[in-house]
Formats: sequence, structure tokens, C-alpha cells
Amino acid sequence: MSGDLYWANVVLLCGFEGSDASTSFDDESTPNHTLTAVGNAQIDTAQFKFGSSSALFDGTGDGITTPDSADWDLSDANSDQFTVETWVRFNSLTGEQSLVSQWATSNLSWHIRKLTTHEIQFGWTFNNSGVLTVVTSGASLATDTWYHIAVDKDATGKIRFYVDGVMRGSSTPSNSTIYNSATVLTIGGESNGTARILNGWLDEVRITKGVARYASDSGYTVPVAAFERGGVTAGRAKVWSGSAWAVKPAKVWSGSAWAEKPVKVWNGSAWA
Ligand SMILES: [Ca+2]
Ligand SMILES: [Ca+2]
Ligand SMILES: [Ca+2]
Repeated sequence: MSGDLYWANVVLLCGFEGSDASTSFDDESTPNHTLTAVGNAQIDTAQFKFGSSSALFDGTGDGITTPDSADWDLSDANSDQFTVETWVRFNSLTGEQSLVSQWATSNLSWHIRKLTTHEIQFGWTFNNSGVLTVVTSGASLATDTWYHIAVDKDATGKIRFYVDGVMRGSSTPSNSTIYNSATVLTIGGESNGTARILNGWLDEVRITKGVARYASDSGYTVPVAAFERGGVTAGRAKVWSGSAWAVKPAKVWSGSAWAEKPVKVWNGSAWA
């Protein structure tokens, strides 16, 4: 298996690889958004989930920002799908801490925010006021532990919030559109740059626009490797397992081994 079936939908992907204490951050997605370090946000080789480093935030005045973009406008209709996810490791659980947000005064789009209760919420507005939330139950977040945090919205408008692959909260609001604000997107804090700064580490931050990657009340298997960088090169086909369709690599027998090969379709005059 190689490549991401939904690579074309990935609008932000940060593995935070680099030299210790570097303040240079790279968006590895195709849009390649410009990222700017604020405060003491920096690469840290002491902690990482995958690769050899992560992004460190000290809880005061930090963040990584990127300008407003249509890519952050996640939901103009109830049926608009998206997935926002990251690995997070808390150094301290004091106070509220924002992981990823496009959220500032008069620019209230969405946020993923750890609460003082050691639960975590996805919050949003559809009209720049009156925050709506999905709050986890039973997340019991602790320090010095890597968690995979993900929120996705499927085509029915159902929002699911997962911690380590377990759905810990969900909602299908009558209005699940999200306000299109003009502020910066901020990783490790909120967009006003002063409140709710993360005290800990992030790795593998990914935003996928147009796809609910997990979309399951029964959760998903937590990623065991860094996310794919790039699209699928070999063919894919849907295979019936007996109870559900699953997308699998198309394999061809060479005479001695199975190999993944592109799938071609006859358009009437040529194979494509
Ligand atoms: Ca990393
Ligand atoms: Ca700081
Ligand atoms: Ca916007």
C-alpha cells in the first residue's frame, strides 16, 4: 500500500521534521501553505510521534500561523465533508489549550480545544457567534502521552470526535456549516495569539477538505506510521469482504509474485 487515496484533498500536512530548536516549519501538502513561527514555537527532537521531531509549544505566546485561505473554509453546506487531525502530547494540562484553530474575536470559524476537564472539544460557529460544540466524554487526557485526535464530518452532516480511534463524541446539528472567517489559521494556539496556547507537542497535523476519513461510530485503527505524502500510484479496486466494500490495491500475478499495478479503463478508443 502506498499513497493516499485522498491526497488531492489534503490541504495541510505537517510532520514537523527539522533540526532541534529550528523555527522553520513546512507544510508538506500540495498547497504548501506558508507557516510562520510565533513566540517560542519550535522544532523539538526530544519528542516525536513519527520521524525524528515534532513541534513544541510552551504554553505562553506561541503558535504557528498561516494566512487565511479557502482551504480553511471547511463547510459551506451541511453535506460538506472534512477531517482535521493531529497527534498531541501534553506537557501540562493546566487551563484550556488550543491544538488547531481559525478562531479570533469577530473571526470565529472553528477550533480543537482541550478543556480544563481533560476532555477536548471541536467548536465552531456558522454565523460568527454562538459557538456550537462536540465535546468528548471519557477522553481522560493525561500528560506525557501521545494521542491521535481527529474530528470529521460526513455527507449526512454528522460530526464525530475521536481520541485514539475511539469515538468520544458526536453530533448532527441542524446547521453544520462553518463561518468563513478571515483570520489566520493557528497551530498550537488561537488566532489572536494570546489565549489558550498549547503546552506540549504536536506531530502529523493534517487537514483533509472534502473527505470524512473515518466516519464511523465504531472508530478506526490508530495510524501506526506517518501519513502518506503523495497520491496513489498503483491501482485500487473495491473488494467485497462479505459485509462491506473495502478499497484494496489491485495486484497482478507475475508468475512468481503479486505486484501492485495501475488499473486501466477502456474509454472506447484507448486505455487510460
Ligand atoms: Ca514528526
Ligand atoms: Ca512562549
Ligand atoms: Ca476564510
